[in-house]
Amino acid sequence: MIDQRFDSTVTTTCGYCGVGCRLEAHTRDGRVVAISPALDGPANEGHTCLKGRFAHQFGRHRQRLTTPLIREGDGFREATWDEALRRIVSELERVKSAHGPDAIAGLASSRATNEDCFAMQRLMRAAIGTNNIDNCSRVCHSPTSYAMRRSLGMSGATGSFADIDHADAAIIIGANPTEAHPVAGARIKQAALRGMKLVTIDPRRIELADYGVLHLSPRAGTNAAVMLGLQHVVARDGFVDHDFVDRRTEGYDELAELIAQYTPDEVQRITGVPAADIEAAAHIYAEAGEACVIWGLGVTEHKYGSEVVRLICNLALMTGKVGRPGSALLPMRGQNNVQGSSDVGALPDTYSGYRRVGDEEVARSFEAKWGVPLSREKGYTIPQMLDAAVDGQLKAMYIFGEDPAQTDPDTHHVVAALESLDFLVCQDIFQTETTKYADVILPAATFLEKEGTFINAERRIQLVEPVVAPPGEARTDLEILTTVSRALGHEMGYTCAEDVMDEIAALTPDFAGVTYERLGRSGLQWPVAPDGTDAPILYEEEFTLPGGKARFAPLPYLPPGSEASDEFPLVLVTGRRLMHYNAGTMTRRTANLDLFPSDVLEIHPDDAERLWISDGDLVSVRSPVGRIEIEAQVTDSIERGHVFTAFHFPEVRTNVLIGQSADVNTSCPEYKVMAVDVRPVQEEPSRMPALAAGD
Ligand SMILES: Nc1nc2c(c(=O)[nH]1)N[C@H]1C(S)=C(S)[C@@H](COP(=O)(O)OP(=O)(O)OC[C@H]3O[C@@H](n4cnc5c(=O)[nH]c(N)nc54)[C@H](O)[C@@H]3O)O[C@H]1N2
Ligand SMILES: Nc1nc2c(c(=O)[nH]1)N[C@H]1C(S)=C(S)[C@@H](COP(=O)(O)OP(=O)(O)OC[C@H]3O[C@@H](n4cnc5c(=O)[nH]c(N)nc54)[C@H](O)[C@@H]3O)O[C@H]1N2
Ligand code: SF4
Ligand SMILES: [Mo]
Repeated sequence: MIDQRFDSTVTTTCGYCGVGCRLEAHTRDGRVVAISPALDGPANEGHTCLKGRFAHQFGRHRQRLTTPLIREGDGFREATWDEALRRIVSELERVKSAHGPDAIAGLASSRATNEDCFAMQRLMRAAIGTNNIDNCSRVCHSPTSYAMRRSLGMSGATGSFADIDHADAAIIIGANPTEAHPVAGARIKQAALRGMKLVTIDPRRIELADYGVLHLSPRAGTNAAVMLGLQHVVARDGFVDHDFVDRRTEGYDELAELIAQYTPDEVQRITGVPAADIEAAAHIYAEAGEACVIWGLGVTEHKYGSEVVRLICNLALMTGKVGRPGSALLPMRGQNNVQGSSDVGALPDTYSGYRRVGDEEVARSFEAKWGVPLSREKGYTIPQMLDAAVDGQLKAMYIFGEDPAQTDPDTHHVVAALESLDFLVCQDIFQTETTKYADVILPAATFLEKEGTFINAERRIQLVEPVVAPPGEARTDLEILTTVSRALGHEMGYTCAEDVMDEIAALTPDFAGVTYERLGRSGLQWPVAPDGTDAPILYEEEFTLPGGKARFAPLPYLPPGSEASDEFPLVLVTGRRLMHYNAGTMTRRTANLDLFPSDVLEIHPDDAERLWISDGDLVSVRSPVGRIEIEAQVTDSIERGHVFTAFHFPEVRTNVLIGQSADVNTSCPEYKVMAVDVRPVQEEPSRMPALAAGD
């Protein structure tokens, strides 16, 4: 149907979050003028949130990068593409010949397409010769990937969002879907209104708690004890599915021994959650015919994040609630393509499909395709890159679509690392906190200006189509990466994004049957067999570990890396706001800024009163590594002893406060617990008259 108001309408996939809503983007005079939901989008079924639908004005913001920039003195000057490329090639070649290829590292963008990320890892591995490549999954759901691979076999949700519609109960732990994955959040609300029994577990009373039958509010960093307590009750009260455990799993006996000590009373002591609530939650989950567990960063961004994901897998395995409609393990993967950037191999230790760089057969298949020798050594993870830069081992970085100076932990350390580099290239759509340290900045196209694919939180590979042309001299990420590679002497030979997907399919068994034609309007959920059959539900018959059996993980509760003390008596939890997105480069350049113009620190009324803080006061927040100032918001939706803010505003610089403690297995930062001291800012006597004496 032709709509007279628009020149064209293109169906594409939202570039914000991992729900992966399918959108209809309408243009007039070469501009996006409106976006509406695609009615047949499998993840959104005709819905979107206010980011996907309205937050597109950033695309034509006057601050868009429209030409390459080269550092000159304290600022930047405009340059031609030729000049920028010559500079990149001469600097990278100089570093490589003086210090070897491993003195160079790259970051791939989980905001960009699979094709872009595949080209980025090829650029690092084949054109430069190093496995120093990582992506934002490191600071997000790398613990999920690590744990699910070890417990079940594959790095992805075991089911789909549709499972929510078939579940009799669901546990949401450490995720806030109505803000972070709003369309999935709405689906959960509707299921709860229809009678799905919802249990929320979060130190904040998230919106979905109002739709649930039970809310548990554990101290931040104590999820392991909560999960072990649930398993204790399941075993104690006879809810173990012994048939499933015997046929399809290994290692239950050891787990049974461990969970015996996590009585509800013991768990209450560790977490603060009433013993009766632990018992009730276990019963709700175990007694349901079908039940899902949904989790987010409140699980992963902790010192033992990966271990808690393994404990979540235990709970599903011991009750046999996996591999059927309505019984799914659903990690709410964050960025639009954070699932895909890892799936296609933008990681320091694995090629596409999570196959190890040290695997001889796999490495040879890539060598045969690319015609160059490839390193068998693991590269640096993001934190290792930053440490190596400070130590002087790492000399150059190519940062594509990531803003570590704002979003990585311990901002002072990140800045020291970026300042230590001899050479930094940034490829982005805007100048960011990170581009301040660049030597060359390359202007890229947004998701509305290019073609390719994203993979959502349910492993669904979906097409992205160009809606409008990039502004000025901005180019698509794929065009930039292939051009840089060519200039470095490695011709990738792709003429379009589809060529890249064909190569991914040829080299990766999980993508064997993927073609753009088959993806069509609804996408496909990997693994995709050579005949194009996809997999909405994993592990229906067997797990993909050797022997076909899943593995229990007998892991105890251990305390978080940061705990409240006399000097730092409150625990800072960080997370997200509905209106803004991560570094905020895009949403802060849309009307969403009017809806949420600056950030606040949420604090419980009892803590606020004790500290002489009133709603709206400016407060100082100090951690062992840094200090910021921010306005306080007094609210009883947060558990006592905790304060909360987000990290979307460079003016606030939340991550100045975060230390370097990280997940023990994946080095995902412990963003979710940081002991801090909060007090009113003294310099503002007019706003807080009674404070000085009390402080
Ligand atoms: N609007 C918006 N949407 C987004 C994003 C955004 O920036 N803005 N970012 C995207 C990205 S990259 C991601 S990864 C996802 C993240 O999506 P989520 O994981 O849902 O988001 P967060 O708000 O970071 O954290 C979720 C919850 O964990 C809780 N939490 C913290 N510590 C603990 C704990 O120890 N135990 C428990 N049980 N809960 C805890 C917090 O209180 C918070 O409510 O969102 C994506 N979607
Ligand atoms: N305190 C605290 N910090 C956190 C978190 C937390 O919960 N608490 N969460 C962490 C998590 S889960 C994540 S994922 C990270 C996110 O951190 P980042 O990945 O740094 O943030 P994003 O805003 O998603 O995007 C990064 C950059 O990509 C650019 N970009 C967007 N689209 C494109 C494109 O098509 N091409 C190119 N070349 N560039 C593009 C944006 O302008 C932006 O500068 O933050 C982490 N930081
Ligand atoms: S829910 Fe996520 S994918 Fe859907 S429109 Fe909103 S930001 Fe985009
Ligand atoms: Mo994320």
